[in-house]
Amino acid sequence: SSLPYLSIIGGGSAGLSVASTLAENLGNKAVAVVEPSDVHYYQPLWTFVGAGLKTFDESRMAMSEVMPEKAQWIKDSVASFEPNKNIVKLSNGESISYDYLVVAAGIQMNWGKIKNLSQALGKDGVTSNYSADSVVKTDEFIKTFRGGNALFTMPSTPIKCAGAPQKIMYLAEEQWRKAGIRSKTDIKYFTGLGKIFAIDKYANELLKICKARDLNVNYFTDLTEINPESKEAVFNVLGGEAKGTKLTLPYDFLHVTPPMGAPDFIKSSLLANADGWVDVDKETLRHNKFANIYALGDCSSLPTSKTAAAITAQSAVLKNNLLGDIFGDKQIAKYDGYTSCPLITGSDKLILAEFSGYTGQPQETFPFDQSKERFSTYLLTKEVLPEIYWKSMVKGTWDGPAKFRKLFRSA
Ligand code: FAD
Ligand code: UQ1
Repeated sequence: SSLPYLSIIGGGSAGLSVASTLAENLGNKAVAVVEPSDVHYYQPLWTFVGAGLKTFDESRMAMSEVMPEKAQWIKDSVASFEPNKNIVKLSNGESISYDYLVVAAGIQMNWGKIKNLSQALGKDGVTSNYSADSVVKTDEFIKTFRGGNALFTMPSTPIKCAGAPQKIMYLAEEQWRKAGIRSKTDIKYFTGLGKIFAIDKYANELLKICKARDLNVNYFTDLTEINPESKEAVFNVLGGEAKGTKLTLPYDFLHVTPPMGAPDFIKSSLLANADGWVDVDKETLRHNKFANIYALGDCSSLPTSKTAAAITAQSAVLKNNLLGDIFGDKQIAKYDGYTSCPLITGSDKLILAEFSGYTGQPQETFPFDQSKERFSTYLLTKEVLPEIYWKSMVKGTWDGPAKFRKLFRSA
């Protein structure tokens, strides 16, 4: 046929949100998805899994079940890009050529940047919701904790779901309170950044909660090392009066959010900007140098908070603009930086942050103040969003809540 070939790199939340629609428009087997993993994860559920509110199984699906039928699944990883030749090289040494390319390979966890973390993870109270291998350990270690020092960390690098490092603290604190060991427990939160959350409207409410629940918040303190033998965590102090010093603290429970960054194979390619992300226009999602390349999701340079919720808005824009390039419709769509973070603060309440990372302004869907803790938004996140994800988002039919927001605003 005369229709072009399109390759999508990554079959995660971002890749699958565009794959079906593109495969339907380009016809049988004109679209390839390069994805090495047998399993697709709905990672937003991992906060619930870590707190024992959902099972790990509910967060996973065989890749073969979510891969669109009309797309060709290439079960390998991309090793390098040759954008001047319209070729990607696979790990098995083969090359595939494309007319159009969509890069959706996610963000890389840099576990190795914290000394001893790889060996310590999943043992003796050290855990992380950021890995499929350790998320169930979080639940186990919360339930077997008998009091002492509990530490929760957030790095100074960009991460996916910037609220997740603290969500699990609220859920752990609630469980320890209910278990009657709260008075024997000291809970501390360490962030490498200077704020608990980027948007003040939500940060203010979160700080009130931390104060009321005796959760000690520390800024500009970045975890660098774990000593599993002595059960100590070592932090670099990045700001304030103690700037430049180290802080060593004993722990009995330690939830780590690892430093993250652009995937190495992207960083070392011609596709990358100075920070290693795929260098795309923040409105059109098209590559700034290579006109036949697009990117979305966590691996992209889009200057907003990296979430699945953000992808719901990005995917519609990308599909519109890429199909416009191919079929000649020049009605350009623009991404406005929409993102969201459902901040679970207990097993029956949640603050639903929704905002534009471009303007820093809230962009709430519902006609009530979403910065207040609510049961309704908790239920939405726990029961409704997973349904929307599996039934609609991975099939390319969920464009996010923008149309509901407009409906409620005009009512
Ligand atoms: P991913 O979904 O991670 O997919 C990337 C895919 O690329 C993977 O399948 C991977 O195998 C593949 N890949 C990697 N390297 C290569 C390669 N070299 N070649 C080919 N393929 C490759 N978001 C929310 O909206 N709300 C939440 O409440 C929320 N909570 C979260 C809680 C936790 C604990 C975590 C970990 C994440 C959370 N997120 C949340 C973030 C959300 O999961 C991510 O933003 C989203 O999955 C990003 O989608 P993606 O496709 O860019 O990356
Ligand atoms: C969303 O659409 C989505 O994808 C299914 C998420 O991923 C987990 C989210 O976290 C959020 C908040 C949304 C936004 C949807 C509504 C109805 C506010």
